[in-house]
Amino acid sequence: MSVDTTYPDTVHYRGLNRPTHIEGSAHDLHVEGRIPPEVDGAFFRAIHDPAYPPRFENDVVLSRDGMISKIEFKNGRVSTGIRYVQTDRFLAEREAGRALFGFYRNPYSDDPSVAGVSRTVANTTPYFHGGRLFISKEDGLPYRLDPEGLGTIGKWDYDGQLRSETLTAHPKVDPETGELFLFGYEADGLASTKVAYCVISPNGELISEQWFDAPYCGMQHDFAVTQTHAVFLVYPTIADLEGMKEGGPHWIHHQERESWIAVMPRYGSVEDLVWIKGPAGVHSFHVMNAFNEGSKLHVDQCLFNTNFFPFVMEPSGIDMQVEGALTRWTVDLDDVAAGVASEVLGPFCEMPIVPVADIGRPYSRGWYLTLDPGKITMLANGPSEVVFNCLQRISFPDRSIASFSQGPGIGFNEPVHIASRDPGHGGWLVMMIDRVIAEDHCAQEVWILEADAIANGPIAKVRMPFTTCEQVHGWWVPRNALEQAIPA
Ligand code: V55
Ligand code: FE
Repeated sequence: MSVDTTYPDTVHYRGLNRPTHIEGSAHDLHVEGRIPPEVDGAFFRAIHDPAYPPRFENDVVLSRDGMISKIEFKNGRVSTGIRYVQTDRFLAEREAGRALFGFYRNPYSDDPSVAGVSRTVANTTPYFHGGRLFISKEDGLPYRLDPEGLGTIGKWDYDGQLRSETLTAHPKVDPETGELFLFGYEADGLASTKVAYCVISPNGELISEQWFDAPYCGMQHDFAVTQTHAVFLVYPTIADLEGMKEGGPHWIHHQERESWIAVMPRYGSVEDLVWIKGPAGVHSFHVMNAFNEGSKLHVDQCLFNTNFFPFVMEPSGIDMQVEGALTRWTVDLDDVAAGVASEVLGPFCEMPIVPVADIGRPYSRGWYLTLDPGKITMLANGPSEVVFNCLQRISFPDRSIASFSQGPGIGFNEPVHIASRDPGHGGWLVMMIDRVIAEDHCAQEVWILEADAIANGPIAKVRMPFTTCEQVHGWWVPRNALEQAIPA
């Protein structure tokens, strides 16, 4: 039986989104420059690369099958590997030799033969906790992976103890306690307002799972955990159950509806959740960091005036200029009636990161991607047709911004930060670069930069032997953690 391998000619399948189906490994890659001794471990990246053409021409990047990519550094030697996550969905489609699942997060569009089979594609964030590697997407359970060979071990539900059907792709590990904080929205099914809030012990046991209702079923892509509080962010990109039944999209953005921020003591009870109304119409995918300052709680996020995904804006009837800024939301826990104070910290940005030791704490700097309009490259990647070409570092409290941009012809992906052993040194960023080498074709390189001197450019480059599809998020696992990984 022949297999259809023609993909729709849309942004979702062109450029860096052109499917590769590649699985493989390569060793002792070509390195230029010096790899710092602390860059010893594995850079895991989530990739989306559809194994089969979509059931519907107008499906979107978020539905594409997850792959796990690894770039491993050991004694200055570099190797790489990539494999599909063997999700229930991937295995069902591989067996059939065609797509069986329909639109992004719309089970009504599936082939009836896969009713009840998990739809998640595990394509958003790899993370390592309690000696185990996972890869996650917010519409389902994470899958556990073998960090060595990248094989899939299976769906992870904390030994059957987890009740939530979903877990976030933005888990938070407390750098001092080693605990993992998670939440899942649509926790008991499609378009549900139920949210599960979970605390996992440092060795990976489910300590608590508490459920609450959000004011509406909004997209909750990220959240925040400070040293004292858990913070939930609800934006008016709202699940449309009736529309889904008619073959429509999961999400409709409601420009006129309010956003919400909810706070509770992080070891407290969901009964203590305090809901505070935020501005109408806004949307954010990603939190850079959050922290306490006296009675105040700050949440720094990449905030936009709408949900910028074109495939959300269009069915929502929204036709406005997308604007965004790195924005600090502040609530005063002693005066929640005062609402949310909003302050611009920096430019339009995405893919924010901070040193892992600073997560949930007052911090001195963070990094994010943005655009240098003078060096633009138009190339399909993710949901967009322009690649990020500028890395910036914002420092606090002065809020000065350093920039490093490249192009045309070069795109940046979300870096990871690796601390130095020298407390006087700010560590390194490791970042995948997409370099256009011919029309609609790229080569890839990994660049290592000094985290506090990004403007100097890379101190080392690793040439990748093959090109993967677009990266989503990444995660750094240092050597000692890799060595302590629990065998499957
Ligand atoms: C995002 C990515 C997703 C998703 C929902 O970047 C939101 C935001 C790669 O999958 O399912
Ligand atoms: Fe994300």
